[in-house]
Amino acid sequence: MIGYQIYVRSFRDGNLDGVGDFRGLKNAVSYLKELGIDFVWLMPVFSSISFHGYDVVDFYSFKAEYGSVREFKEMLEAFHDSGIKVVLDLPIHHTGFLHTWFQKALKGDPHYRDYYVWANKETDLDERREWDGEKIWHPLEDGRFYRGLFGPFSPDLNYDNPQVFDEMKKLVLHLLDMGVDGFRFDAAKHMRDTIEQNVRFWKYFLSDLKGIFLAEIWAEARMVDEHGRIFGYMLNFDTSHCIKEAVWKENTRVLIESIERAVVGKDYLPVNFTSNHDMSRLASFEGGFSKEKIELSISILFTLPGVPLVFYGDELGMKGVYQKPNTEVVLDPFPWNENMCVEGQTFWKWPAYNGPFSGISVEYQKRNPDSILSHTMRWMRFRKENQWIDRAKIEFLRKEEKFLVYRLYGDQYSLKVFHNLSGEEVVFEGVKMKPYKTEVV
Ligand SMILES: [Ca+2]
Repeated sequence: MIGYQIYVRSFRDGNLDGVGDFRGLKNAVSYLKELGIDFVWLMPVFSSISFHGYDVVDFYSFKAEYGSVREFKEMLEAFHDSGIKVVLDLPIHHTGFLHTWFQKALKGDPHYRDYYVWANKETDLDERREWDGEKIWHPLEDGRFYRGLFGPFSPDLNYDNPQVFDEMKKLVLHLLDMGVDGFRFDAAKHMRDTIEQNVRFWKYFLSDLKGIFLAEIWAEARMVDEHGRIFGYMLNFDTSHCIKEAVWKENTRVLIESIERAVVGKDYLPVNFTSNHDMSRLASFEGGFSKEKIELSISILFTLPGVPLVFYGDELGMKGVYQKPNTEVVLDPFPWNENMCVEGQTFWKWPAYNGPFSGISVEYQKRNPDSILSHTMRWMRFRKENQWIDRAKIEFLRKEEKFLVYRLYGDQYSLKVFHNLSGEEVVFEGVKMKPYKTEVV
């Protein structure tokens, strides 16, 4: 199974306004099918006032510029006709500030007041979030404080209130009923206070639901494992980072340790990825652009057990450096052709890193067998022909500083994978590994 993460606004336009939308996505199905994608993860598509959409104001309508419910359904159908599943990003840890529930709560409606989390006398109003020290409690003019772990525009929902739980369950059932194939649950580790409570929450929430459920649990191995059992798929931040770190530093150790920690012997499928919207792109990993290293990272991704997931444009080697607070900078329009003026091209912002005529477009790279896109497509084809690797076991045959050999095996199949992380040619067991190349025997 191969996944592909899409920021809809930047992907493909269907009505000549330069903003990506459902109609455009429908027209992009042939490209995704050619890549061999099995499921797409669409970043938030619900009504929201932000560019990223993680602060939803209405879960029952879509961003106006993305399209109508009818267009959404047509898009779903087009994906399904090509055998591609659609997974929606679902940020249900909080709502947007302008969601009617929060607006009613602000006006004193006791029913909706209890949908959110309010400070009481014992609350430490100076409480900070662990990862960057930002404040969690936000003041209102009337002296009350509400909790918003992800900032003042995103008030936290109160999952102590069974009505909130029921609302979200109802939403999920509604979307599945519409034909959606699964969800990527945003901020999934923050629903409850402790790991145990959180795991119990998800177990209860997902019980009797069928689909692809990806969880964003950006945490240490134990926390990931405990949630993995419930979700079945886990975004593997650990290995996804360590592939790049090992390749860029030309040292296999971090990668081997990460595979042992986050891939081997799991009772769920680790979802290994190139990069995502919360970090710099693969092609802009520390130390900057290196075609060989980008390609080697992609080769490693497609020769590991689990599910390979590509962030839109990483197959082209699109660049992008993540920076706060302008996090949209990393979400450049996907370049369909060199002049970026073709029908379907998005252009909602000037590309910060991947401008016209930079030799990066789909059209340009497809013509060149030595391009990053052609390289990625070869590995995607390999993976498509070897779907058993998703659940393969792995045995290390050689752990050298600069090269690595392992065996992937299942009940019926077995392959040897050789990764050369150095700029020198390496020969092992008669297999010649060119600099920064992967060989499969
Ligand atoms: Ca549009």
